Amino acid sequence: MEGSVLEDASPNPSVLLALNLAGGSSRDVQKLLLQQLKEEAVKRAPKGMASGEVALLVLALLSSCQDPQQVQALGMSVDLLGILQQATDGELASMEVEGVPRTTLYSIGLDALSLCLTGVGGYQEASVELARELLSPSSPLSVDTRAMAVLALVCTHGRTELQDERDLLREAVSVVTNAFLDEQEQSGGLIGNIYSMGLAMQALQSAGMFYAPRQWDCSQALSVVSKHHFQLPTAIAQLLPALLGRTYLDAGSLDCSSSTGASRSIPAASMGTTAPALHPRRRSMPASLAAQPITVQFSIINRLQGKPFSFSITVSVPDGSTLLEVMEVAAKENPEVYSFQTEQMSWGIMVVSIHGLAGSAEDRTYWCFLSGSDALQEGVGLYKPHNGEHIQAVFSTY
Ligand code: B12
Repeated sequence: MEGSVLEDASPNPSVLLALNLAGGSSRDVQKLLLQQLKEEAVKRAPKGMASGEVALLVLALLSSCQDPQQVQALGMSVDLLGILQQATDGELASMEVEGVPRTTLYSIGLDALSLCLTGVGGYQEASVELARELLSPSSPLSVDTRAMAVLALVCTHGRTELQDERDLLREAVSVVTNAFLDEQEQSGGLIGNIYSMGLAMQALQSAGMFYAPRQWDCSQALSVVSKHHFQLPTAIAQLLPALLGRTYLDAGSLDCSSSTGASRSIPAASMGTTAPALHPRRRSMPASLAAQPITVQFSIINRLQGKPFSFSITVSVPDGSTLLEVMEVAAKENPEVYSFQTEQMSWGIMVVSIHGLAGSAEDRTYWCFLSGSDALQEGVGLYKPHNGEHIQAVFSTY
């Protein structure tokens, strides 16, 4: 994670949050990242950021012992909490009118958690809405979304005295965490997929009293994640707090007495087991030097918007190539059909448009990647297709 903090890289609030929660990392790295995030906040937040983005910034600042109501950088100042409250109101209004949030329920979870930790208003309504969705979702909710909602609901439960509200929150958290425990038991440790484990573990860690007297076998979950080679800083950032027995709920209660900001001294809650070391970065051989060629079939399909289309191509790439490399070969062989555009995001490279058709937050559309009928669990920059695999990019809604 520290290696991802660079002068010219776009700053990642999840990384600062995790470094602060973990403690013991380089002060210079944290200082640089904090400064970059403050600059991002004063530049972008007043012009309109997605609510979840503002919420993540708030969590990162809180964990750095900064006041999110007065973020100062580049001679400017911004009240991130005011902006977050407005953005959250917008999400809830959209839920009421359209039946879906302006962005995602995951973001509403982040919003409610951040507002709750700072103790300003607006989180109760959001938490109640989330609880209702958790109890009767209009469509199945991902583990990540449910886990983030649990963190928010646990925080809100601790702050509200209204009995009806407490009962609703308790029931929702209990249903979700029991479902996580069932899933872990049935699948040998996994809850969702390997990339949802960090948030699922944080949720289970924070919500023990909601599934008591049932116990969580956290060593089973730990053994699953410790076998995986995590490469992405954002994936590590969601997991690391859980490995140290902490959660995003701790972001608001770090010891701010030291002059550098967040304390390194909060004791990690004991998980009854030693946190496993993450594997050192493996050196991968350049695919072009090492590998035999493989063939991959790649299809692009749109039945959703404008003129429908469906195209297929089989390309040859060196074994070990990423899906991005497969798409680049396809685009080189037939640019008219397979040209695409990407954006660098916190989770790596996201494909934002193929064949001139772009996903849109307004229409809630995106390019979804499938192998056979299974959605890929990694982005195109990470996923490595195998010989003979058929990858489909299908224009979809979320
Ligand atoms: C909401 C969400 C989406 C939404 C985002 C819509 C929106 N406008 O908000 C949609 C449905 C578009 C989406 C798509 C995909 N997603 Co997604 N997504 C999430 C989720 C639940 C929350 C992300 C978020 O809002 N964060 C909060 C905001 C404030 O932070 P942010 O950094 O600005 O978030 C942006 C990026 O994360 C980006 N994004 C979302 N998913 C992905 C995936 C990849 C690979 C990339 C590069 C970017 C990206 O969209 C967010 C909003 O702009 C996370 C879960 C998690 N644990 O983080 C999974 C998650 C990030 N997604 C994941 C995956 C696999 C995908 C897909 C590849 C699925 C697929 N089979 O097609 C596609 C991307 C395909 C492509 N075109 O390149 C994985 C990534 C794992 C990994 N190792 O890379 C996660 C961790 C879920 C999981 N546990 O499997 N996703």
